[in-house]
Amino acid sequence: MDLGGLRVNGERLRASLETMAAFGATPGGGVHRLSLSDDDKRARDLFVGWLREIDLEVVVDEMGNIFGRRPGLDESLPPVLTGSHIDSQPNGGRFDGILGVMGALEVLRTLHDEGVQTLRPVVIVDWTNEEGSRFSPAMVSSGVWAGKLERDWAYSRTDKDGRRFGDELQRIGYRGAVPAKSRPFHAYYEYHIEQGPQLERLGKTIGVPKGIVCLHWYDVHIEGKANQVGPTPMEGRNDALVAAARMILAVREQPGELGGNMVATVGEIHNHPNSRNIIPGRVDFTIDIRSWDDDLALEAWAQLSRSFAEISEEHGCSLQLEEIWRVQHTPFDERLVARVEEVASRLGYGTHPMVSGAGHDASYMTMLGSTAMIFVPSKGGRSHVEVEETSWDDCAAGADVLLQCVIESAMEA
Ligand code: HGY
Ligand code: MN
Ligand code: MN
Repeated sequence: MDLGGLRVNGERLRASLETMAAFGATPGGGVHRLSLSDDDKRARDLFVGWLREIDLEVVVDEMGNIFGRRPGLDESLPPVLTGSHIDSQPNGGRFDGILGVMGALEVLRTLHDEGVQTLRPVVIVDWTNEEGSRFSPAMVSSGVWAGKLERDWAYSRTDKDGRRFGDELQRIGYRGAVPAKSRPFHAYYEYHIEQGPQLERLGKTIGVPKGIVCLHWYDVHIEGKANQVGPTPMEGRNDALVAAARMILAVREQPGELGGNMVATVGEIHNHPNSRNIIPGRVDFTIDIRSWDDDLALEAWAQLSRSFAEISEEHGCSLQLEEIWRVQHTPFDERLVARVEEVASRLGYGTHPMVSGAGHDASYMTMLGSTAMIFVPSKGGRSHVEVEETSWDDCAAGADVLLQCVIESAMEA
């Protein structure tokens, strides 16, 4: 059999993606499928059913990570892993994460249909809670599997309604008994949308990231003094929201001041008591800093911390800064990156070398073993929004590259 000539079934891939998009579908054409929600459960249940349809051995570990294993001729050899995540952002897109899981499923369906016997086992994975928007931080379950985060700490993380990660995992029936502990793997491929504008601008089909930037997450808590807006003079107010506003502008200005390829964002803010005729007494907001240069990101945080202390002092507010999560910048395996590039070129696709500005479970996987990613274009460079879109042709193209990379790695002694 000419394994190099094998291609996925693009229509079947599209059908899988469209079926999954129904779980948490939003009126604006996106998905709201938060980690460990009922919609996440329904998508997981269907996914497990699809794995069983092609005779994969299904295992769910204690972090709810779902693995589907296809045996190899030599079961003693470490497997080739491929996958991504099923959970979405609030009012997110129909491709982020799920394309990598459905793309991997399409690869396994193709191997199954064609009766391909690979030397190594091939394992598909859905990582729990990659997004980190309901339960922070992101990539928490691949982080536990990689031994970089503690399971019980992850279980203790709560959403804004105070629900615990561990309880929600139990509630949806995906708190498996198998320890979430890494096992050797030969190669890990993660197929994903680019979530940025480069590939579309350059007219390239396949992005070949050399790695992923560092991600640093912080929470900022400002305590001022709530009061009646009318009788309280402007002079001497302890307005937590005004202090927060000045801090948020500092976050916006910082990457320009420090240079480098850094980005810094305040994405979430809670104002208390949030009433139009009460001076805000407390504000909580988040900060996300990313860079290929970890030291630059750390310097940025040091400078912001100093500025925040000055600003809160000027407004007579108290300040509490919390470091929530840091994952270093992570280069991929150059040999595997070269394979993605070579396969994509062989299949006739234009390629572009890049760095991933988005975090992925591949950040942790590359700390353990040979890892690479495959990107396809995001229309308008948009992602984490309902209008997130990738053409069906590009979805199939990326899956074909994934298929060939998985086969090559799975045939390696
Ligand atoms: O934050 C990220 O880049 C990813 O979506 N978790
Ligand atoms: Mn993702
Ligand atoms: Mn995402």
